[in-house]
Amino acid sequence: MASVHSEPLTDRRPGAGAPSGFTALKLLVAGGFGVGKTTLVESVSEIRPLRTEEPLTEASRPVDRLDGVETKTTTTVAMDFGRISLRDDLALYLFGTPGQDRFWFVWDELATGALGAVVLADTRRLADCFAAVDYFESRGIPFVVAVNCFDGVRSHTPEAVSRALDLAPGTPVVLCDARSRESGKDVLITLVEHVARRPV
Ligand SMILES: Nc1nc2c(ncn2[C@@H]2O[C@H](COP(=O)(O)OP(=O)(O)OP(=O)(O)O)[C@@H](O)[C@H]2O)c(=O)[nH]1
Ligand SMILES: [Mg+2]
Repeated sequence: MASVHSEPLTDRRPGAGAPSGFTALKLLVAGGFGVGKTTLVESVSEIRPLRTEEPLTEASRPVDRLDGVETKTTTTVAMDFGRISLRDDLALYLFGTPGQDRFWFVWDELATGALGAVVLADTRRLADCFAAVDYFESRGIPFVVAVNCFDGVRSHTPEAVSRALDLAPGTPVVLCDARSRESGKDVLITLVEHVARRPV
């Protein structure tokens, strides 16, 4: 894998210093409401992830469309945070965004210093990830689109998703299962490789 240039994040625990040559990358996991962002961060994280879930209420019913995720009872109101080591000298710090439009203001905070993003998509509600795609394209933040195959349904090929989202050539599209650690890890490796290929 080509080397990735980044500002190393220093371990700020008392007495702890970042080993030389150690790199930590800040990455976002973004996408529309209920596509599985919190699930992905949780399944790949090797630390107990930070979650900021609040219950979905009757009052939010007209606003929060639960089509396809009828069993969903909570929503992320600030962020998810998790960490995964890909190698001894490379760790990923994952920040999951809230999915609802009313929490958009949090995205700018979370995106500061991010080197790349996963845009999670649900092909049953593909249009819900347009906003995330636009967000990262307009800020020049490299991203991959990961299609979360709910119930194992591979209803669209990566090529069809790429065309439907009108992605720039070279933007990777992968199919995944957000509940699977291996699948989530593959998505993250695809993103790190995509970031590493970008000219510095
Ligand atoms: N069947 C199936 N269910 C999934 C999958 N991924 C997530 N879910 C379920 O879908 C629902 C939504 O998952 P979350 O991870 O909370 O989604 P989110 O994108 O973080 O949601 P918000 O933060 O509210 O935008 C939950 O009930 C999950 O258990 C999947 O791959 N397959
Ligand atoms: Mg969430």
